[in-house]
Amino acid sequence: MQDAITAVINAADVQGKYLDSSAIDKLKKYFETGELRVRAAASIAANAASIIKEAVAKSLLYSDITRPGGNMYTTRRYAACIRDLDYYLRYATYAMLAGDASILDERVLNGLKETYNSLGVPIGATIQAIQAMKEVTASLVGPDAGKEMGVYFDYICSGLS
Ligand SMILES: CCC1=C(C)/C(=C/C2=NC(=C\c3[nH]c(/C=C4\NC(=O)[C@H](C)[C@H]4CC)c(C)c3CCC(=O)O)/C(CCC(=O)O)=C2C)NC1=O
Repeated sequence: MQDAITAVINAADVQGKYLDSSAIDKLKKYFETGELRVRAAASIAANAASIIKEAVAKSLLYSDITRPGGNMYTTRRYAACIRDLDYYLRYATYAMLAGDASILDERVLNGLKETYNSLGVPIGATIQAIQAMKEVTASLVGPDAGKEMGVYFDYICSGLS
């Protein structure tokens, strides 16, 4: 896993140089938003279950997916879907705190699309649910932190599509 600080330092180290002004600017921006990131992470953690519930209500409930023949039908599959959404929310929060998406590649997206395809998990509907989580999360944490979280929700969606 990488974060905004190691990303900047690794890039400078590869060139054997001190941080240049654009690298310093990146670090400044990251530190300036530190308080915002930590506050957002705390409020997401305290509200994770209701974020997911609301996102599912907005995107998946009462659609064919939850009816017989749908991929969320049966308690086991419904629970697997909710668990997946909880993974996406938790890992997007880690990435937002780190200011870097690499944890998503390593722990979430690696092999995921293949797994979904082999199990018949619908990717379009999954993306809709993640987009709904993005909206619900933004309304909870406010526009600035919401935008930052949105970067990582979108990253998961593009990794799936
Ligand atoms: C931390 C990283 C990580 C991820 C991301 C992960 C995903 C993941 N989701 C799975 C299944 C699943 N995922 C879903 C999800 C859905 N079905 C729908 O119709 C909805 C659109 C959607 C929810 C939004 C379902 C229903 C299954 C079970 C499919 C089955 O077994 O038939 C499976 C197969 C194994 C299992 O059932 O546990 C994996 C590996 N596992 C991990 O360790």
